Amino acid sequence: MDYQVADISLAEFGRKEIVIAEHEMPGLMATRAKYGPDKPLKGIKITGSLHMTIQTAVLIETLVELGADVRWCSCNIFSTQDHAAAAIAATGVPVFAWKGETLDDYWECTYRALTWPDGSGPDQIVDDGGDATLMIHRGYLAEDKSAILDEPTDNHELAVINHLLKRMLKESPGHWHKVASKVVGVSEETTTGVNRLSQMAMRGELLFQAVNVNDSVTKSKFDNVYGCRHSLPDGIKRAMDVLISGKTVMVCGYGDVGKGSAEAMRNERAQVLVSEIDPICALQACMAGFRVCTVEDALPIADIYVTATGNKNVITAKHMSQMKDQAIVCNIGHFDNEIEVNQLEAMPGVVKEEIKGSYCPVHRYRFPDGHAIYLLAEGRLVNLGCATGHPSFVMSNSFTNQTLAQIDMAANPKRAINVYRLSKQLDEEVARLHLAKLGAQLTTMSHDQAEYLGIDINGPFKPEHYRY
Ligand code: NAD
Ligand code: 9W4
Repeated sequence: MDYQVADISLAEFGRKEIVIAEHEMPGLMATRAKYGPDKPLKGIKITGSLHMTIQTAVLIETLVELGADVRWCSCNIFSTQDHAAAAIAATGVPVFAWKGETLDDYWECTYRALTWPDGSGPDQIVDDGGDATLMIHRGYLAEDKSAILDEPTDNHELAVINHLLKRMLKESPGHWHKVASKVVGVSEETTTGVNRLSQMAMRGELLFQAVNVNDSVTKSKFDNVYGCRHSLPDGIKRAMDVLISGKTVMVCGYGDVGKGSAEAMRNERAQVLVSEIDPICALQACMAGFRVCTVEDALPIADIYVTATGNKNVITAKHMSQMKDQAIVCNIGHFDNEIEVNQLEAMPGVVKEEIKGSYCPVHRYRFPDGHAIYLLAEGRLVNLGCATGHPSFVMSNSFTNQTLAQIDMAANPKRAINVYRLSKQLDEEVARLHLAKLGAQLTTMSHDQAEYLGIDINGPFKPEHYRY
């Protein structure tokens, strides 16, 4: 059986949710309508390593409709929606993903998604975080210098990868050189993955071209600003069912995620405070009408705290010991260290109680003086831990970038090895593909106006580094 999912009988439920998501993913559906008949990915073997969710299912079926031969795994051991995985496996697309994989399972799934029944590898990769790319590169390196697999490491995950690659080296020597020589390129979804690729390119180790989808305007604005504007209140409400209106909310960090978060809280009619270390972002917060102050200033008045900085130890255990009784603390920024959870748990006299389990984690911490705080999602991303992340329309923007990147790579297989941004024309194309669903009517610029502005009438309409 060329798939491994938790429960294939969930396929029917998965399909019902996929049909709903399709309606909210107009970029992907418009891409199918526009490019589908030409089959620009015909016969191209694509491995995907990206959260196996309902929205990803719509991406997979778009790639298939464009002609691709797809295999898929998740890029996170917890993020698979089992009904989505089942629905895709039921269509005959090999999927290797289930919620709650072990790390051993996870890397085995990545290997299986990278390996077709005849032993060959993919032509193109859709990656999120860079694990599929890493497996090929580390396997390739180990075939030249097997000693790297024996280097001592206290990183459990690296030990797992090394173990699998050692087995491969024995069973199928030269496998990864063969695979790497055929890969045309990878399109990468996230900052972490793009950073990994840039480092490999700088060291001269990158084996194929890479397209950075993360920095398209239509990806980053949706992922950071509009997505969090939707899913922060969603997470807080599912966790606490609390009226946000009238409360005082402190948002730490006023970058893109902080801007979306602060706006969402204001839209709920909360009084919003913002903390910042950067004077420009602080000034932007003032101009948007938020009070800028420190976490210490907020302690006597704030009811809800949200971290959105990408930094560590932003809300400390000491802060939490001084908050108002029943204050709610959550994080929507960096994975798990913006809030000092370990230090909170180690504080003498603090008693932790589980309010809701792993489906929507909420814990109460009671301090020796009698006051308590609620911590959502154990300090991890509240919109993913307590809600279902971004809505489909947001993911449609990311995934339309992914699809156009795959088409672009297929059309330019011989580009020099480097990390490329998706062109501004394609970024604009992603926006265009979403406009009809929103009932927007774009204004057509006249030749005279284009000449006046000194730009090409067919776009791009803004210079490369224009800040939106
Ligand atoms: P950003 O760099 O634009 O914004 C972060 C802001 O925090 C900056 O303006 C910075 O000056 C400020 N900051 C840093 N340290 C601070 C401190 N100690 N106190 C107050 N402010 C501080 O980044 P971003 O795009 O807004 O992303 C922030 C984080 O959110 C990243 O870790 C990113 O990976 C994550 N993210 C989460 C989601 C999600 O769905 N939960 C989505 C996108 C990004
Ligand atoms: N999800 C996730 C879900 C549960 C979970 C250790 C036990 C990210 C982006 C998209 O990361 C994602 N549980 C965890 S970590 C974790 C992560 N733990 C930690 O203790 C519980 C994730 C992209 N996306 C959307 O946002 C909407 N559709 C998408 O495809 C999905 C999931």
